[in-house]
Amino acid sequence: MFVDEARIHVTGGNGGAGSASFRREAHVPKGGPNGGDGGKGGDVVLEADAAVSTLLDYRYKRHFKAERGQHGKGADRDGAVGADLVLKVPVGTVVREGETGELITDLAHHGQRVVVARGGRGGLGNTHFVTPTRRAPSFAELGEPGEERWVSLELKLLADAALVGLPSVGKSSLIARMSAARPKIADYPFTTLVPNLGVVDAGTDRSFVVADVPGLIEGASEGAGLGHAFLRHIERTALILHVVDLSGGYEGRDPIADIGVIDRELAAHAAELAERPQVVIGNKCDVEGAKENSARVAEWCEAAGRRYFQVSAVTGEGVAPMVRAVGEMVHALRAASVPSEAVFEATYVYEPPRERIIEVVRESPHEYRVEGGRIERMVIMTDMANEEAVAYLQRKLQRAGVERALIEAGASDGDTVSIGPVSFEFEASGGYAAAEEADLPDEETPHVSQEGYDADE
Ligand SMILES: Nc1nc2c(ncn2[C@@H]2O[C@H](COP(=O)(O)OP(=O)(O)OP(=O)(O)O)[C@@H](O)[C@H]2O)c(=O)[nH]1
Ligand SMILES: [Mg+2]
Repeated sequence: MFVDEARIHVTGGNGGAGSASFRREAHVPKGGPNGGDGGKGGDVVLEADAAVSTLLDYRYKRHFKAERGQHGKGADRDGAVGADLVLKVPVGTVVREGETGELITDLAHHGQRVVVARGGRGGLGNTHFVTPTRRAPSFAELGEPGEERWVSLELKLLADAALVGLPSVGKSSLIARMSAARPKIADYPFTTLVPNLGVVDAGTDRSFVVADVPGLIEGASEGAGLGHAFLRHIERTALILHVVDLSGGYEGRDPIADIGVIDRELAAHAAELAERPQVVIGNKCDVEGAKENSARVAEWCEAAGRRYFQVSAVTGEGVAPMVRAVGEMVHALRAASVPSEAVFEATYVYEPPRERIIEVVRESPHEYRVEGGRIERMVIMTDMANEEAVAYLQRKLQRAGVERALIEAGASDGDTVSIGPVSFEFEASGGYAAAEEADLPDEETPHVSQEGYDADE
Protein backbone atom coordinates (compact mmCIF):
# COMPACT_ATOMS: atom_id res chain seq x y z
CA MET A 1 0.00 0.00 0.00
CA PHE A 2 1.10 3.52 -0.70
CA VAL A 3 2.69 5.13 2.33
CA ASP A 4 3.28 8.86 2.39
CA GLU A 5 6.75 9.27 3.84
CA ALA A 6 9.90 11.35 3.67
CA ARG A 7 13.36 11.50 5.19
CA ILE A 8 14.74 14.93 5.96
CA HIS A 9 17.98 16.27 7.38
CA VAL A 10 17.54 18.96 10.03
CA THR A 11 20.16 21.24 11.56
CA GLY A 12 19.65 23.70 14.38
CA GLY A 13 21.28 27.11 14.00
CA ASN A 14 24.76 27.48 15.44
CA GLY A 15 25.07 29.54 18.59
CA GLY A 16 26.90 32.85 18.25
CA ALA A 17 30.32 33.23 19.87
CA GLY A 18 30.75 35.15 23.09
CA SER A 19 32.91 38.23 22.93
CA ALA A 20 36.23 38.77 24.75
CA SER A 21 36.32 42.52 25.03
CA PHE A 22 37.39 45.17 27.51
CA ARG A 23 36.16 48.61 28.39
CA ARG A 24 38.18 51.40 26.92
CA GLU A 25 38.35 54.49 29.04
CA ALA A 26 40.34 57.59 28.41
CA HIS A 27 42.76 57.22 31.30
CA VAL A 28 42.59 53.49 31.96
CA PRO A 29 44.91 51.37 29.81
CA LYS A 30 42.74 48.26 30.12
CA GLY A 31 39.29 48.48 31.66
CA GLY A 32 37.21 45.55 32.96
CA PRO A 33 35.85 42.84 30.68
CA ASN A 34 32.60 43.67 28.87
CA GLY A 35 32.17 40.99 26.20
CA GLY A 36 28.52 40.15 25.48
CA ASP A 37 27.16 36.61 25.04
CA GLY A 38 26.47 35.01 21.68
CA GLY A 39 22.81 34.47 20.74
CA LYS A 40 21.27 30.98 20.76
CA GLY A 41 20.77 29.38 17.35
CA GLY A 42 17.21 28.72 16.16
CA ASP A 43 15.56 25.32 16.63
CA VAL A 44 14.10 23.20 13.82
CA VAL A 45 10.49 22.55 14.80
CA LEU A 46 7.90 20.28 13.19
CA GLU A 47 4.32 21.49 13.55
CA ALA A 48 1.18 19.52 12.68
CA ASP A 49 -1.13 21.57 10.47
CA ALA A 50 -4.58 20.44 9.38
CA ALA A 51 -4.24 22.46 6.16
CA VAL A 52 -1.33 20.28 5.01
CA SER A 53 -2.34 16.93 3.56
CA THR A 54 0.81 15.25 2.34
CA LEU A 55 4.54 14.93 3.00
CA LEU A 56 5.25 15.03 -0.71
CA ASP A 57 6.98 18.43 -0.59
CA TYR A 58 9.61 16.95 1.73
CA ARG A 59 10.65 14.54 -0.96
CA TYR A 60 11.96 17.41 -3.09
CA LYS A 61 13.60 19.70 -0.54
CA ARG A 62 15.25 17.62 2.15
CA HIS A 63 17.78 19.77 3.98
CA PHE A 64 16.61 22.30 6.53
CA LYS A 65 18.66 24.58 8.73
CA ALA A 66 17.50 27.12 11.30
CA GLU A 67 19.06 30.57 11.58
CA ARG A 68 22.32 31.02 13.48
CA GLY A 69 22.69 33.18 16.59
CA GLN A 70 24.66 36.40 16.23
CA HIS A 71 28.01 36.86 17.96
CA GLY A 72 28.23 38.85 21.15
CA LYS A 73 29.93 42.24 20.99
CA GLY A 74 31.80 44.60 23.27
CA ALA A 75 30.06 46.98 25.67
CA ASP A 76 28.03 44.01 27.02
CA ARG A 77 25.97 43.67 23.85
CA ASP A 78 24.56 40.16 23.48
CA GLY A 79 24.12 38.66 20.02
CA ALA A 80 20.59 38.28 18.64
CA VAL A 81 18.89 34.91 18.94
CA GLY A 82 18.48 32.96 15.65
CA ALA A 83 14.91 32.39 14.41
CA ASP A 84 13.36 28.95 14.70
CA LEU A 85 12.57 27.15 11.47
CA VAL A 86 9.02 25.75 11.62
CA LEU A 87 8.19 22.99 9.15
CA LYS A 88 4.49 22.21 8.68
CA VAL A 89 3.50 18.57 8.38
CA PRO A 90 0.10 16.87 8.16
CA VAL A 91 -1.76 15.96 11.32
CA GLY A 92 -1.03 12.29 11.97
CA THR A 93 2.64 12.43 11.02
CA VAL A 94 4.76 9.94 12.92
CA VAL A 95 8.28 11.27 13.56
CA ARG A 96 11.26 8.96 14.01
CA GLU A 97 15.00 9.36 14.46
CA GLY A 98 16.32 8.70 10.98
CA GLU A 99 19.25 6.41 11.82
CA THR A 100 17.90 4.33 14.69
CA GLY A 101 14.20 4.39 13.87
CA GLU A 102 13.53 5.41 17.47
CA LEU A 103 10.06 6.96 17.83
CA ILE A 104 10.36 10.67 18.58
CA THR A 105 6.68 11.55 18.62
CA ASP A 106 3.32 11.21 16.94
CA LEU A 107 1.95 14.61 15.91
CA ALA A 108 -1.71 13.78 16.38
CA HIS A 109 -3.24 17.24 16.86
CA HIS A 110 -3.37 20.43 14.87
CA GLY A 111 -0.79 22.83 16.28
CA GLN A 112 1.23 20.18 18.11
CA ARG A 113 4.99 20.79 17.90
CA VAL A 114 8.23 18.95 18.37
CA VAL A 115 11.78 20.31 18.35
CA VAL A 116 13.79 17.85 16.24
CA ALA A 117 17.11 19.72 16.19
CA ARG A 118 17.98 22.19 18.90
CA GLY A 119 19.88 25.32 18.07
CA GLY A 120 23.30 25.68 19.70
CA ARG A 121 23.75 27.65 22.89
CA GLY A 122 25.39 31.04 22.50
CA GLY A 123 28.96 31.23 23.87
CA LEU A 124 29.40 33.16 27.08
CA GLY A 125 31.25 36.47 26.92
CA ASN A 126 34.42 36.99 28.92
CA THR A 127 32.57 38.73 31.78
CA HIS A 128 31.42 35.26 32.91
CA PHE A 129 34.93 34.02 33.51
CA VAL A 130 36.04 36.62 36.02
CA THR A 131 37.34 35.13 39.26
CA PRO A 132 39.29 36.71 42.13
CA THR A 133 42.49 35.48 40.52
CA ARG A 134 41.41 36.07 36.93
CA ARG A 135 40.33 39.70 36.74
CA ALA A 136 40.72 40.10 33.01
CA PRO A 137 39.77 36.86 31.23
CA SER A 138 41.21 36.99 27.74
CA PHE A 139 38.80 34.39 26.42
CA ALA A 140 35.14 33.82 25.71
CA GLU A 141 33.25 30.68 24.70
CA LEU A 142 32.68 29.92 21.07
CA GLY A 143 29.11 29.20 20.02
CA GLU A 144 27.75 25.68 20.31
CA PRO A 145 26.99 24.06 16.96
CA GLY A 146 23.32 23.28 16.33
CA GLU A 147 22.23 19.66 16.55
CA GLU A 148 21.84 17.85 13.29
CA ARG A 149 20.21 14.58 12.41
CA TRP A 150 18.13 12.69 9.90
CA VAL A 151 14.48 12.44 10.77
CA SER A 152 11.99 10.18 9.07
CA LEU A 153 8.38 11.22 8.66
CA GLU A 154 5.53 8.91 7.89
CA LEU A 155 1.87 9.55 7.27
CA LYS A 156 -0.14 6.39 6.90
CA LEU A 157 -2.56 7.19 4.12
CA LEU A 158 -4.78 9.38 3.99
CA ALA A 159 -6.60 10.65 1.01
CA ASP A 160 -8.67 13.82 0.70
CA ALA A 161 -11.14 12.07 -1.59
CA ALA A 162 -11.96 8.42 -2.28
CA LEU A 163 -13.36 6.85 -5.43
CA VAL A 164 -16.14 4.57 -4.25
CA GLY A 165 -18.47 2.39 -6.29
CA LEU A 166 -19.44 -1.08 -7.43
CA PRO A 167 -16.78 -3.28 -9.08
CA SER A 168 -15.82 -2.47 -12.68
CA VAL A 169 -17.42 0.99 -12.79
CA GLY A 170 -13.99 2.42 -13.72
CA LYS A 171 -12.53 3.67 -10.41
CA SER A 172 -9.01 2.54 -11.25
CA SER A 173 -9.29 3.88 -14.79
CA LEU A 174 -10.30 7.25 -13.32
CA ILE A 175 -7.44 7.49 -10.82
CA ALA A 176 -5.07 6.68 -13.69
CA ARG A 177 -6.61 9.57 -15.69
CA MET A 178 -6.48 11.99 -12.77
CA SER A 179 -3.01 11.24 -11.39
CA ALA A 180 0.24 9.46 -12.04
CA ALA A 181 -1.04 6.35 -10.25
CA ARG A 182 -0.95 3.24 -12.46
CA PRO A 183 -3.24 0.66 -10.88
CA LYS A 184 -4.31 -2.56 -12.50
CA ILE A 185 -7.36 -2.14 -14.71
CA ALA A 186 -9.37 -5.08 -16.02
CA ASP A 187 -12.65 -6.28 -17.32
CA TYR A 188 -13.56 -8.41 -14.37
CA PRO A 189 -14.86 -7.35 -10.97
CA PHE A 190 -12.56 -7.07 -7.94
CA THR A 191 -9.50 -6.20 -9.96
CA THR A 192 -8.34 -3.80 -7.29
CA LEU A 193 -7.32 -5.64 -4.14
CA VAL A 194 -5.63 -2.92 -2.13
CA PRO A 195 -6.26 0.84 -2.11
CA ASN A 196 -4.15 2.93 -4.49
CA LEU A 197 -3.33 6.55 -3.86
CA GLY A 198 -2.68 9.21 -6.45
CA VAL A 199 -1.81 12.87 -6.17
CA VAL A 200 -3.97 15.04 -8.40
CA ASP A 201 -2.63 18.34 -9.65
CA ALA A 202 -5.62 20.65 -9.68
CA GLY A 203 -3.63 23.90 -9.77
CA THR A 204 -1.72 25.91 -7.19
CA ASP A 205 -2.81 25.08 -3.65
CA ARG A 206 -5.52 22.83 -4.96
CA SER A 207 -3.66 19.56 -5.28
CA PHE A 208 -5.27 16.68 -3.49
CA VAL A 209 -4.76 13.02 -2.76
CA VAL A 210 -7.30 10.60 -4.15
CA ALA A 211 -7.75 6.95 -3.19
CA ASP A 212 -9.05 4.18 -5.41
CA VAL A 213 -10.47 1.50 -3.16
CA PRO A 214 -11.62 -1.98 -4.13
CA GLY A 215 -15.17 -2.19 -5.41
CA LEU A 216 -18.00 -2.45 -2.87
CA ILE A 217 -21.00 -4.73 -3.36
CA GLU A 218 -24.31 -5.26 -1.67
CA GLY A 219 -23.56 -6.59 1.83
CA ALA A 220 -20.04 -5.10 1.90
CA SER A 221 -20.72 -3.56 5.31
CA GLU A 222 -21.42 -7.08 6.63
CA GLY A 223 -18.28 -8.49 5.10
CA ALA A 224 -19.37 -9.40 1.59
CA GLY A 225 -16.79 -9.05 -1.19
CA LEU A 226 -13.42 -7.46 -0.61
CA GLY A 227 -14.51 -3.92 0.11
CA HIS A 228 -15.33 -4.39 3.77
CA ALA A 229 -11.94 -3.61 5.25
CA PHE A 230 -11.66 -0.59 2.99
CA LEU A 231 -14.78 1.08 4.29
CA ARG A 232 -12.56 1.90 7.26
CA HIS A 233 -10.28 3.97 5.04
CA ILE A 234 -13.20 5.94 3.72
CA GLU A 235 -14.05 6.85 7.33
CA ARG A 236 -11.17 9.29 7.37
CA THR A 237 -11.72 10.78 3.92
CA ALA A 238 -13.31 14.22 3.67
CA LEU A 239 -15.02 13.75 0.30
CA ILE A 240 -16.54 10.71 -1.40
CA LEU A 241 -16.37 10.49 -5.20
CA HIS A 242 -19.23 8.14 -5.91
CA VAL A 243 -18.63 6.51 -9.31
CA VAL A 244 -21.47 4.93 -11.32
CA ASP A 245 -21.32 3.11 -14.62
CA LEU A 246 -23.50 4.95 -17.16
CA SER A 247 -23.25 2.05 -19.62
CA GLY A 248 -25.30 -0.14 -17.31
CA GLY A 249 -22.28 -2.22 -16.37
CA TYR A 250 -21.56 -5.84 -16.96
CA GLU A 251 -25.08 -6.94 -16.03
CA GLY A 252 -27.09 -4.16 -17.67
CA ARG A 253 -27.73 -2.47 -14.35
CA ASP A 254 -29.57 0.75 -13.62
CA PRO A 255 -27.11 3.45 -12.44
CA ILE A 256 -29.68 5.06 -10.13
CA ALA A 257 -30.33 1.74 -8.40
CA ASP A 258 -26.54 1.32 -8.11
CA ILE A 259 -26.20 4.65 -6.31
CA GLY A 260 -28.76 3.34 -3.82
CA VAL A 261 -26.75 0.14 -3.20
CA ILE A 262 -23.57 2.06 -2.36
CA ASP A 263 -25.44 4.63 -0.25
CA ARG A 264 -26.95 1.85 1.85
CA GLU A 265 -23.58 0.16 2.36
CA LEU A 266 -21.94 3.40 3.46
CA ALA A 267 -24.77 4.15 5.89
CA ALA A 268 -24.74 0.58 7.24
CA HIS A 269 -21.03 0.83 7.94
CA ALA A 270 -21.23 4.12 9.80
CA ALA A 271 -24.07 6.60 10.02
CA GLU A 272 -21.78 9.58 9.47
CA LEU A 273 -20.58 8.14 6.16
CA ALA A 274 -24.05 8.77 4.78
CA GLU A 275 -23.65 12.43 5.75
CA ARG A 276 -20.16 12.77 4.26
CA PRO A 277 -19.90 15.31 1.42
CA GLN A 278 -20.30 13.37 -1.81
CA VAL A 279 -20.29 13.99 -5.53
CA VAL A 280 -21.57 11.57 -8.14
CA ILE A 281 -19.38 10.79 -11.13
CA GLY A 282 -21.12 9.12 -14.07
CA ASN A 283 -18.37 7.23 -15.93
CA LYS A 284 -18.19 5.60 -19.39
CA CYS A 285 -20.21 8.37 -21.06
CA ASP A 286 -18.49 7.37 -24.31
CA VAL A 287 -20.48 4.11 -24.48
CA GLU A 288 -23.59 3.92 -26.61
CA GLY A 289 -26.74 4.69 -24.68
CA ALA A 290 -24.78 6.20 -21.81
CA LYS A 291 -25.92 9.75 -22.50
CA GLU A 292 -29.57 8.88 -21.83
CA ASN A 293 -28.63 7.25 -18.54
CA SER A 294 -26.50 10.28 -17.76
CA ALA A 295 -29.45 12.63 -18.21
CA ARG A 296 -31.52 10.55 -15.79
CA VAL A 297 -28.73 10.43 -13.22
CA ALA A 298 -28.21 14.19 -13.55
CA GLU A 299 -31.88 14.79 -12.87
CA TRP A 300 -31.86 12.42 -9.92
CA CYS A 301 -28.75 14.12 -8.44
CA GLU A 302 -30.27 17.55 -8.81
CA ALA A 303 -33.32 16.41 -6.86
CA ALA A 304 -31.09 14.78 -4.24
CA GLY A 305 -28.91 17.90 -3.92
CA ARG A 306 -25.71 16.20 -5.07
CA ARG A 307 -23.22 17.55 -7.56
CA TYR A 308 -22.92 15.48 -10.69
CA PHE A 309 -20.17 15.11 -13.29
CA GLN A 310 -20.38 13.16 -16.53
CA VAL A 311 -17.01 11.76 -17.61
CA SER A 312 -15.22 9.11 -19.61
CA ALA A 313 -12.02 7.68 -18.17
CA VAL A 314 -11.26 6.25 -21.59
CA THR A 315 -11.62 9.37 -23.79
CA GLY A 316 -10.94 11.88 -21.00
CA GLU A 317 -14.17 13.76 -21.69
CA GLY A 318 -15.35 15.79 -18.69
CA VAL A 319 -12.39 14.77 -16.52
CA ALA A 320 -10.63 18.16 -16.37
CA PRO A 321 -13.67 20.17 -15.15
CA MET A 322 -14.46 17.42 -12.63
CA VAL A 323 -10.87 17.52 -11.28
CA ARG A 324 -11.00 21.34 -10.95
CA ALA A 325 -14.31 21.25 -9.09
CA VAL A 326 -13.15 18.45 -6.77
CA GLY A 327 -9.92 20.41 -6.09
CA GLU A 328 -12.01 23.41 -5.00
CA MET A 329 -14.24 21.29 -2.79
CA VAL A 330 -11.30 19.54 -1.12
CA HIS A 331 -9.65 22.89 -0.50
CA ALA A 332 -12.82 24.29 1.09
CA LEU A 333 -13.34 21.17 3.22
CA ARG A 334 -9.74 21.28 4.39
CA ALA A 335 -9.99 24.96 5.36
CA ALA A 336 -13.23 24.26 7.24
CA SER A 337 -11.65 21.36 9.12
CA VAL A 338 -8.81 23.44 10.54
CA PRO A 339 -9.76 23.87 14.18
CA SER A 340 -10.00 27.53 15.15
CA GLU A 341 -8.02 26.79 18.29
CA ALA A 342 -4.78 24.95 17.77
CA VAL A 343 -4.01 22.29 20.34
CA PHE A 344 -0.77 23.40 21.92
CA GLU A 345 0.47 20.80 24.25
CA ALA A 346 3.87 21.74 25.63
CA THR A 347 6.36 21.58 22.78
CA TYR A 348 8.23 18.33 23.08
CA VAL A 349 11.98 18.64 22.73
CA TYR A 350 13.75 15.57 21.47
CA GLU A 351 16.90 14.73 23.36
CA PRO A 352 19.08 11.91 22.07
CA PRO A 353 19.26 9.20 24.73
CA ARG A 354 23.05 8.95 24.95
CA GLU A 355 23.72 12.65 25.34
CA ARG A 356 25.24 12.55 28.84
CA ILE A 357 27.17 9.30 28.63
CA ILE A 358 30.95 9.51 28.45
CA GLU A 359 32.56 6.70 26.55
CA VAL A 360 36.30 6.03 26.37
CA VAL A 361 37.47 4.01 23.40
CA ARG A 362 41.01 2.67 23.44
CA GLU A 363 42.08 2.93 19.83
CA SER A 364 45.65 1.66 20.26
CA PRO A 365 47.90 1.03 23.30
CA HIS A 366 48.56 4.74 23.78
CA GLU A 367 45.64 6.39 22.01
CA TYR A 368 42.24 7.04 23.53
CA ARG A 369 39.13 8.70 22.18
CA VAL A 370 36.53 10.20 24.50
CA GLU A 371 32.99 10.30 23.12
CA GLY A 372 29.86 11.96 24.45
CA GLY A 373 27.67 14.74 23.10
CA ARG A 374 28.06 17.07 26.07
CA ILE A 375 31.82 16.54 26.40
CA GLU A 376 32.47 16.99 22.70
CA ARG A 377 30.55 20.26 22.73
CA MET A 378 32.65 21.59 25.62
CA VAL A 379 35.68 21.09 23.41
CA ILE A 380 34.12 22.60 20.31
CA MET A 381 33.15 25.70 22.30
CA THR A 382 36.74 26.31 23.36
CA ASP A 383 39.12 28.62 21.57
CA MET A 384 42.11 26.25 21.45
CA ALA A 385 44.48 29.07 20.50
CA ASN A 386 43.91 30.71 23.87
CA GLU A 387 45.89 29.15 26.72
CA GLU A 388 43.61 30.48 29.40
CA ALA A 389 40.58 29.01 27.62
CA VAL A 390 42.30 25.62 27.33
CA ALA A 391 43.13 25.58 31.03
CA TYR A 392 39.50 26.38 31.81
CA LEU A 393 38.35 23.52 29.54
CA GLN A 394 40.66 21.08 31.29
CA ARG A 395 39.13 21.87 34.65
CA LYS A 396 35.63 21.43 33.20
CA LEU A 397 36.49 18.07 31.65
CA GLN A 398 37.98 16.94 34.92
CA ARG A 399 34.82 17.94 36.78
CA ALA A 400 32.68 16.06 34.28
CA GLY A 401 34.61 12.87 35.08
CA VAL A 402 36.64 12.56 31.90
CA GLU A 403 39.98 12.21 33.64
CA ARG A 404 38.67 9.49 35.94
CA ALA A 405 37.16 7.62 32.99
CA LEU A 406 40.48 7.78 31.15
CA ILE A 407 42.43 6.43 34.12
CA GLU A 408 39.91 3.62 34.55
CA ALA A 409 40.35 2.76 30.90
CA GLY A 410 44.12 2.51 31.47
CA ALA A 411 45.40 5.86 30.22
CA SER A 412 48.70 7.04 31.60
CA ASP A 413 50.68 10.25 31.29
CA GLY A 414 51.93 10.91 27.77
CA ASP A 415 49.15 8.99 26.01
CA THR A 416 47.20 10.75 23.27
CA VAL A 417 43.60 11.63 23.99
CA SER A 418 41.19 12.82 21.31
CA ILE A 419 37.85 14.51 21.92
CA GLY A 420 35.94 15.61 18.86
CA PRO A 421 38.36 17.32 16.46
CA VAL A 422 41.02 17.98 19.13
CA SER A 423 43.89 15.78 20.40
CA PHE A 424 46.09 16.39 23.41
CA GLU A 425 48.57 14.66 25.65
CA PHE A 426 47.17 13.08 28.78
CA GLU A 427 48.49 14.30 32.10
CA ALA A 428 46.72 13.21 35.27
CA SER A 429 46.14 16.02 37.72
CA GLY A 430 46.30 13.69 40.73
CA GLY A 431 43.89 13.61 43.64
CA TYR A 432 40.96 13.74 41.25
CA ALA A 433 39.01 10.97 42.92
CA ALA A 434 38.73 12.51 46.35
CA ALA A 435 38.05 15.98 45.06
CA GLU A 436 35.48 15.17 42.40
CA GLU A 437 33.58 12.12 43.61
CA ALA A 438 31.54 14.15 46.06
CA ASP A 439 29.80 16.57 43.70
CA LEU A 440 29.27 14.22 40.78
CA PRO A 441 25.63 13.18 40.50
CA ASP A 442 25.05 9.46 40.00
CA GLU A 443 23.61 9.75 36.51
CA GLU A 444 26.81 11.31 35.27
CA THR A 445 28.98 8.42 36.37
CA PRO A 446 30.92 7.78 33.22
CA HIS A 447 30.47 4.60 31.36
CA VAL A 448 33.77 3.15 30.26
CA SER A 449 34.14 0.87 27.29
CA GLN A 450 37.15 -0.32 25.39
CA GLU A 451 35.76 -1.39 22.07
CA GLY A 452 38.07 -0.96 19.16
CA TYR A 453 41.18 -2.27 20.83
CA ASP A 454 41.84 -5.67 22.28
CA ALA A 455 44.86 -5.69 24.60
CA ASP A 456 45.43 -9.41 24.02
CA GLU A 457 46.11 -9.04 20.34
N1 LIG B 1 -15.82 2.45 -22.51
C1 LIG B 1 -15.28 2.73 -21.32
N2 LIG B 1 -14.76 1.74 -20.57
C2 LIG B 1 -14.25 2.05 -19.38
C3 LIG B 1 -14.23 3.39 -18.91
N3 LIG B 1 -13.63 3.37 -17.67
C4 LIG B 1 -13.31 2.10 -17.41
N4 LIG B 1 -13.66 1.29 -18.43
C5 LIG B 1 -13.45 -0.15 -18.48
O1 LIG B 1 -14.16 -0.79 -17.44
C6 LIG B 1 -13.44 -1.93 -16.97
C7 LIG B 1 -13.23 -1.83 -15.45
O2 LIG B 1 -12.40 -0.73 -15.20
P1 LIG B 1 -11.60 -0.55 -13.83
O3 LIG B 1 -11.01 0.79 -13.88
O4 LIG B 1 -10.71 -1.70 -13.59
O5 LIG B 1 -12.82 -0.59 -12.81
P2 LIG B 1 -12.80 -0.56 -11.21
O6 LIG B 1 -13.96 0.23 -10.76
O7 LIG B 1 -11.47 -0.13 -10.74
O8 LIG B 1 -13.04 -2.09 -10.85
P3 LIG B 1 -12.68 -2.90 -9.48
O9 LIG B 1 -11.28 -2.58 -9.12
O10 LIG B 1 -12.88 -4.32 -9.82
O11 LIG B 1 -13.65 -2.42 -8.45
C8 LIG B 1 -12.14 -1.96 -17.76
O12 LIG B 1 -12.26 -2.85 -18.81
C9 LIG B 1 -12.00 -0.55 -18.26
O13 LIG B 1 -11.28 -0.46 -19.46
C10 LIG B 1 -14.80 4.41 -19.73
O14 LIG B 1 -14.83 5.60 -19.41
N5 LIG B 1 -15.31 4.02 -20.93
MG1 LIG C 1 -10.14 -1.02 -9.61
